[in-house]
Amino acid sequence: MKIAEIHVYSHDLPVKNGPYTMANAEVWALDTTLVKLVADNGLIGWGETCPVGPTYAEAHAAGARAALALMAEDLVGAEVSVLGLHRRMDSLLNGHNYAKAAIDIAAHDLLGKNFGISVSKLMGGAAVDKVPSYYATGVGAPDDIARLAADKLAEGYQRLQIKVGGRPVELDIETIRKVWEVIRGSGMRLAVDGNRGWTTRDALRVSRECPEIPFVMEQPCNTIEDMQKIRPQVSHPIYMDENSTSLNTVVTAAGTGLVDGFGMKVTRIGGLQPMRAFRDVCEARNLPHTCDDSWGGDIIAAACTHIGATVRPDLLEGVWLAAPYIDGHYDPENGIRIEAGHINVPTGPGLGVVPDETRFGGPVASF
Ligand code: 0XW
Ligand code: MG
Repeated sequence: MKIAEIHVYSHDLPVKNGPYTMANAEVWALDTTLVKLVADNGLIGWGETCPVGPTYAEAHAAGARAALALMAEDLVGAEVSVLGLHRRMDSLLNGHNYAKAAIDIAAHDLLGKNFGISVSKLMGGAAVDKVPSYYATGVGAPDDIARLAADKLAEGYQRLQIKVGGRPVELDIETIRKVWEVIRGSGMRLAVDGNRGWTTRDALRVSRECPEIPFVMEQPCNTIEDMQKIRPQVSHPIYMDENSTSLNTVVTAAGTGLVDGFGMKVTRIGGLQPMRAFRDVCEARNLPHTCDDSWGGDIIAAACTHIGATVRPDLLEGVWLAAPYIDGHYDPENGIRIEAGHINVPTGPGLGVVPDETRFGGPVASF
């Protein structure tokens, strides 16, 4: 099976009850990029990549489309083999994993459809038929976030991620304490995500002032060097998110014991193929991790859910989706939904999601 056509679409995803706030970003609407691969046997595969604004990661929406345009001509005619496609893309463009991921996801969708199996089966097999999600708050007033924590606990979420950073650290500490008062004893797990927004001074202070609260400190500071600096001094487990930009970085972080787990994004690492290797490295080192993306609609959501379903269940911290912040679905019937804090793993061939492409308008580029 070979790639016959590549079509690229741009689609707006307004943030429901926006904005969504993080230490270094406030987003009202996200510009997502969809890729449709048409194979020479007529099958269609969909991919998607949607950076959550230009300041979250080293990625932006127009960058994804520019990178895809640069590679696409040379991918038409290529065999749909994910490894082969990655090697070909790497020979055409250095880096830009988040753009390559859209091709990688579409290729997995195509292969699954071609073999008549789901993407999770293609990636080793789902261990469960439903994966846990987790809820991520924005940066907000301590009492508001504590109220949200109570709501999400009641909805059935087993894990909460609260956002901190970009404001006086005293407010972050107050938020952590108030949330803990609400969820303590419930079994709900807590991650405190700095999104690179704390100085090492702030991270050390939070850990020292909340020694009795068992939260995971996610991407507290900006760099790997910051993480190395605080690592021996904090008592809380540290997860790497934004800094895990490639399989190479992840292997070093896991292998040197720099972190206790990861908040992982499928597109940041380059798609489902590198994500499988990441999953296996984490399993070998007993490191828990999430399977998320930074934003996106049903295609990204399906990709995250499929890989999440293949993770050893005790290591899966959850699959985060942007679905609660988005109105409607690309696939009105099989769109990926969170119910009682969990997501059913799609059972159809490929990603198991068939987008209504009239929603996307005409392609912005075709090859
Ligand atoms: C909570 N997320 C998965 C969604 C936002 O894009 C940020 C991200 C994270 O964990 O940093
Ligand atoms: Mg994070």
